[in-house]
Order: sequence, then structure tokens, then C-alpha cells
Amino acid sequence: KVKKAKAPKVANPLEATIDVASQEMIVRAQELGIDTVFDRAVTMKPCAIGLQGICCKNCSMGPCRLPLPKDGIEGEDTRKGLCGATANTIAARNFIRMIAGGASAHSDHGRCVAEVFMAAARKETEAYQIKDTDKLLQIAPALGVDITVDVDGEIKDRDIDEIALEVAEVALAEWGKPEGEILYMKRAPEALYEKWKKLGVLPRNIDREIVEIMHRTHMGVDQDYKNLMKQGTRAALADGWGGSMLATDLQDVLFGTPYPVQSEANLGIMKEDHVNLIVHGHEPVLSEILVAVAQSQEMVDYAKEKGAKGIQLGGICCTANEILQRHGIPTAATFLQQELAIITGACDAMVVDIQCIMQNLANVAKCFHTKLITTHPIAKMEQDNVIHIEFDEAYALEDAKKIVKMAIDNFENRSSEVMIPQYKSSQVAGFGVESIQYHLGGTFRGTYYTLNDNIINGRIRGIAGVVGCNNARTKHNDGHIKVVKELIKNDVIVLTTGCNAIACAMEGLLTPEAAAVHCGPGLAEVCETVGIPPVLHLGSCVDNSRILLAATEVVKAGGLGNDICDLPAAGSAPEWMSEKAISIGHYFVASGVYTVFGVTLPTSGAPVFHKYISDEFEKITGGKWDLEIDPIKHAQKMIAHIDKKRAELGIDK
Ligand code: MSK
Repeated sequence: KVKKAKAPKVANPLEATIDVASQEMIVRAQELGIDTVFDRAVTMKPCAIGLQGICCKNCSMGPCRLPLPKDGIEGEDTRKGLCGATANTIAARNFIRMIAGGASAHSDHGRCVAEVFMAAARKETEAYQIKDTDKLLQIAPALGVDITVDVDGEIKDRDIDEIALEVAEVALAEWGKPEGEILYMKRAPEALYEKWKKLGVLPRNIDREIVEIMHRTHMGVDQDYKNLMKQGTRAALADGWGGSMLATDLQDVLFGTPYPVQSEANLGIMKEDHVNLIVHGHEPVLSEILVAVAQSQEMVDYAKEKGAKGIQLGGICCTANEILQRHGIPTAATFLQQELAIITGACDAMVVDIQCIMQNLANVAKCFHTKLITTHPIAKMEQDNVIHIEFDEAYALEDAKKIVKMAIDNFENRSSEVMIPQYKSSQVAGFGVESIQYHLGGTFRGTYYTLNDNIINGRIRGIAGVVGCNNARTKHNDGHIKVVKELIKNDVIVLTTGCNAIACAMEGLLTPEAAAVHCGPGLAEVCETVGIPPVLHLGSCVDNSRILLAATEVVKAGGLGNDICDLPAAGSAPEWMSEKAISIGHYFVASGVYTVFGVTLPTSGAPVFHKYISDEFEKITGGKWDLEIDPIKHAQKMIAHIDKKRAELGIDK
């Protein structure tokens, strides 16, 4: 008898990722005996019932598991939990709890920014000032803040400090005001706002909608999947048009509205002869100051004294996107590469704030000299090698100096052999509503260059928002890149954020040169004429609100219907993994966007509920959920939807 060889308990690098830099680092980790998320994805299989969204653990009589029979259900679905909860109720409860998790993450981030904004408006901190007064004047009216005053019958510009203070007060109140609705909802196209009003889904305040989800999904409360989804819609809208949009706007006012900037992406941005300081997470309030301090002559001189040639800053996840879009700081890694950045042996300090930070970073850091520094009071790690330097906006400069100095002092402690994969790509990032308008003719409609005119004349077939994470259950970056390439090949311009943006950067798709290589003739002509990439990097996860506003501007400019659901547009998250992605997906669906997710959706065990959020929802909001694992089919479904909308608009010729 021949004994069958056991399957290796480690990842096959070629199957784990399409990125050569990551493949090299996975091999390196395995040589060193360090496990990474890629290996754990091989050894730990997910729970099949949880994956289908039909495990209820909201009380201690359960968990109640309601597996869908392999051959489906004929006739009445009699599955139920101990209390009688149906598969639809359980799936809907789980789904909207994911929305609550995602919405609270974005919105709590937004609240933190609003508090720093308040401190800046009150001039309580030296580290933060109101930097972009144009943006302040642009958002103030949307928050009901007057920007002019009537002085003795004469209209005059109001004092900017006064406006900033009032904006801070109104913005902060959006999280917990006792009555009314979220003010930014009225920024949406009028038809959409009226639709939400009629449906009764206008969010009242940000916190309340999230709290109400937790109440409604408690044992024995809301037992109607449609009513549960109504609250999910309110909370998701409170995220997209509330917490996230406020986070984006207030960050722009504090740190500057991004404009296109050139940089690089992938692990190859790290330098062996430099102090490598990597920032990771989502909130830019500390990383903004870290950038300023790390670039100061004092710190550069100090690094040289310690034998380094300089300080190389790099980012991971959305903190990366934030400091990239405003300062051109290169991107080191996507979500799934975070452990690999330490395995280079050249990461002198990794500073983490909130969201998407793997706890295993601490175990990996233990194998190297890397200082792993947590900075946020709500995000600490239990491992004893992790240093906590709690960020305080009143002492932001001192905190940042301490951290940069710690990274520099650690440069001489490098012991293991450094191995930085020599792969990086050029990228142009930092697009937003303002710069899309600027680069495409200064307006959205009326000239040869504008976005609307090029959609109407068919050079651009449509718009796709492709966003979201990596997921270790699918090949790293494979879905992202295949979906985006298929779209631009078919003349669909792509707006990207989050880790999709980083994946596209690593693939060289965020350069104007990519147009000639990868695009269909119409999109290539537009990109080459105005000098933009076919994939526009709009920032971080909270900056998906920029996509909502870009879509709104396209509607308002005319010629493409009067609501977001009329546009030849679609959304996608090919490799999603976080609850934030579900909240983002749902606020796009609730705003009228056909939204396709890859990997999986936690709805497959409740087919009636799944049909409701797809086909039925389309009749309600004009947007719908869909799942497509195959990246080419995924993109083709988006293109088919875009073509359907073009036909409805009468611009399909
Ligand atoms: S970082 S939420 S893995 S996009 Fe915003 Fe990437 Fe997803 Fe985190």
C-alpha cells in the first residue's frame, strides 16, 4: 500500500496571490516558519452554515443552525430556530447586524474626525488648522450654515472662524440630534431624496439608526425580514450620506482636498538603507502629523546620525490611501499583505490605528525587530510586545515625534536578513469630484471633454465603482484586477477606493499610460486626450462618499436621467471581507446602484431573503444586490446592466 502524501499545511504562493512580491514574501515566511493569513486560510475552513447567513446566536438557546438542504426546499420552508425564527428572519438579522458593524466603524471614525475638527475650530490645538477654506465654504450650506451675513442691509462674507465653529457644532450633532433627519440626505438628486422620504428610510441621526438595529435584532423583537431590511437601509444611508461623507468632508477641510498626485505602490517601496515607518489602518488624524514630522529636517538628520540614509514612509490599507492622496506617500501593501511588510525584516516600526489590523501582526513582529505601535484608545492588542502610545490631539506633535524617533532608534536593531521584494509600480492617485470635473473639461456637461457628453456619445460606455477589501478565501488581487481590466477593456471608466485601489496601483492601472494598453478605443481616446488614468483612485473606504457625490453631479449635469438609478453605472466589491463592505454595498443599493459582490454573500441559506434584496429591492430603490464569483462574468453582468440603462436612456447607439 502506498501511503497518500498529506496535503501541505501551508499556502501555495502561486495559488494564494497573483502578486509576485507577495508570492516571494509568502515563500520567505514559510522558510522562516512564520505562518501568515494565507497559510491559516489553508488550515482553517469556514463554517458552512455561518457562511450561508443562517446561524442565529442572538440568544443562549442557540446557536440555532438552519442549513439549506443540498437539493433546496420544495414547497413550504419549515426550517426554524428554537423561538421559531425563520431562515429569512435569521439571515436578515445577521445581514443588518453587519450593516450596523460597518456603519458604526465608518461613523465612529467620522465622529473622531469631527471632534478633532471642533478642537481646530476652537483653536485648542496647534497641530490642526482649518486648511481648505474653499471646501469649508462648499460644505457649510449643505449643513445649513450661512456663509454670508447681512450687515446693515449689505451682504458680506462671514468670518471664516465663525463658520468653522458652526460647521463643527452642526456636524457633531449629526451623530445624536434628537429630531429631524441627516442634513446631507438633501445633497442627493431630488428624485432620490423624495423616494427615500416616501419609503420612510431617511435616517434621523447616525447613532440612533445603529442602536435601533441592535434593538430590533435582539431576541424576540423584529421578525419580518422586510421590516428588518428597512432599518438596515436607514443605517446604511446614515453611513454613506452621513458618517462617511462627514468624515471625508471634514478630513478635506482639515488636511486639504486631494488633487492628482504621483507615487508608487507595493512592498518594493520599502528601502533597505532607510528607516521604514509603515502606517496602517484608517484614521488620518495621527498619520497626517506623522508625515509632517517624518519629513522634518530634524528627524531626517536624526535618522542620518543613526546610520540611515533617510526615512521611508509607507502605508497599508486606507491610512495609506489617505496619506497617498494628500501627500503622495507611497503605498506599501493591501490588507492581505500586512504581515508580509514585517516579514521583509526592514520594517522598523508599524503604527496602527483602527480597522483591518490583524492581531497576528504582533506574533509576526515578535520574530523581527519591528516595533508594533497601537495608537487608538479603542484598538489595543493583548500581546506583550505591542507598544501603546495613545494619540491625543492636544499632544499630536509630541506623540508623532515620539513614534518617529522610536522607529529611527530601532533602525540599528535590525538583526534578521532583510529581504525586500523588488517590485513596485507607478500610480497617480488623489481624484475626487473636484478633480474629475477639472480634468474633464471643468464641468460635467457641455464640452467635448466632459464626462456626461462622453457617456452620451458612447466613448465612455458607463461608470463603475469598484472597491473593497482582499479576502484570504480567494486569490489575492485576482478578482480585483480581472474585474477592472474587463471593465476598462469595454470602455467603462472605473472609480476605485480602498484595497481595490491599491491592487490596481500595484498592477499599473492607475497611470495614464494604462489607457493605451488596457482600454477599449473610446475610453482610451478620452483618457489620452485629457491625460487621466482609466481607473481613478478616489481614496479610502469612507471616501466611497465621493463616488456618491460624483454620481449625483453626473445626474445634476443632465442628459442621463434624473436619479442615480437612471445612470449607466454599477458597483462592485470583488474580494470583500469586512462588515464595512456590506454597509457600503447597501448604501449603494439603497441609492439606486446595481451592486455585485464576489467571494460569497451571507444570504445563500435564505433564498427568499436573497431574492428580496436583489430582485424585489430593484423595484423599491432601483438598486439591487448580486453575487458573482467568476470575475469575468462579474464584470459582464455590470456591463449588461450599463447597457440596459443606456438603452433606457436612448443612448445605446
Ligand atoms: S482597508 S475595509 S480591507 S478595503 Fe479600508 Fe481594505 Fe477593506 Fe480594510
